[in-house]
Amino acid sequence: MQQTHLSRSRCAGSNLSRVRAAIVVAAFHACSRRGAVKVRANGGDGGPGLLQRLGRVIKEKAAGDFDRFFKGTTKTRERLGLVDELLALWSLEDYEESLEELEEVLISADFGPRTALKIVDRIRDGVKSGKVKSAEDTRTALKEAIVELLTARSHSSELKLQGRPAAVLIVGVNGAGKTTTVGKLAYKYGKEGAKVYLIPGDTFRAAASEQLAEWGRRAGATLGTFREGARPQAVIASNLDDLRQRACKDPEDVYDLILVDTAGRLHTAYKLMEELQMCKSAVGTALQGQPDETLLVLDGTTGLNMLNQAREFNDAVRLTGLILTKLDGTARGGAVVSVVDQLGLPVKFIGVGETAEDLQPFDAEAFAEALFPREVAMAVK
Ligand SMILES: Nc1nc2c(ncn2[C@@H]2O[C@H](COP(=O)(O)OP(=O)(O)OP(=O)(O)O)[C@@H](O)[C@H]2O)c(=O)[nH]1
Ligand SMILES: [Mg+2]
Repeated sequence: MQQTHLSRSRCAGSNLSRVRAAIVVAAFHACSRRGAVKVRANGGDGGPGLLQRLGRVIKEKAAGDFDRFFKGTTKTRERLGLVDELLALWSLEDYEESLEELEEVLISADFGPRTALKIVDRIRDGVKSGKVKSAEDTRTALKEAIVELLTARSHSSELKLQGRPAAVLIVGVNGAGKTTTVGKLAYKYGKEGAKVYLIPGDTFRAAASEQLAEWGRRAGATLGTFREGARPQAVIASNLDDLRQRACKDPEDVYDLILVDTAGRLHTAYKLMEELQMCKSAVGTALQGQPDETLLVLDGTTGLNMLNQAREFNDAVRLTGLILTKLDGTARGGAVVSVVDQLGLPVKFIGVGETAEDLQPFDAEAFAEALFPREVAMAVK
């Protein structure tokens, strides 16, 4: 099905050229498959491919980073400080009143009305069933509700990288942290032995490619060809075409992971969102069924506007996950819960600083813990 679409788009002419295009595509995938077998053989265990194993390795918990992340959610915690006051006054007789106030506090901490209502409804169910009796039970139920919402559609923060090469498209509004995240991902996967290729899909400014080149150097990744002012979809297509040709000449010359950076764009700018769709199609045309992941980078300090961004990007390019950046800053944690709950998209990674090491897998429990730390809970008890 995809091959037919691909053939058609490549050769708007004769049947003969259509057949030729199909042969080229088949050759590319045959080359890639040969490469994939080699990586598995290198692994020596006959188990899953390199990238799947890497996904698991990368899921390790970076305990040291938790402190910075914890600091980053201060702003949300400050607003949620009211929860402590509420819980200090908690009494089972007036629980309805307390829950109403709790709902208001959650809304003021960026959870959004729908998500706040959901959380409070769950606690109310707990009270009615007799599970929630004390202030401490309420706090536990609150955290559990948040973790449940964050993991309802996906418990895994692993990237699902099936192809070889696997491709990840990074999208988002201006300044969200896309290029930095591409660099951090390249560094992370490169460190684990993956061969990484970066496509400079932000063709608006030469500086964008220079920034990516610098990240490429740090991460030991290869930077693809950049053409300032060119249409990004064309740059993506020509880079992937180069890779295909190289793989056909030398089956060893196959990358494990291709990271595609894109220009920042306003989620409300129709033309730019259309361009992004074409970028995604360019990847899908060259690598059947890909990108493996289309990730939206969200600035964690944005607040509820995050939800509008995520909605528009999801409508345009069907996202597979989120990456939250700047959680070392003054992050607005509540909004994250709202986005995950309402769009059903998992958070894959969080950015906790500006260096290559400052990317960690998202951990819903750690996130809830950072919002409602245990030490405060002890004080309320
Ligand atoms: N503190 C902190 N700063 C970050 C993080 N991620 C990115 N930044 C900073 O945010 C700024 C913007 O990052 P970029 O990666 O250039 O953002 P971008 O989305 O590529 O920007 P455009 O391409 O212009 O749309 C830079 O100063 C980064 O160093 C993070 O997790 N924490
Ligand atoms: Mg950028």
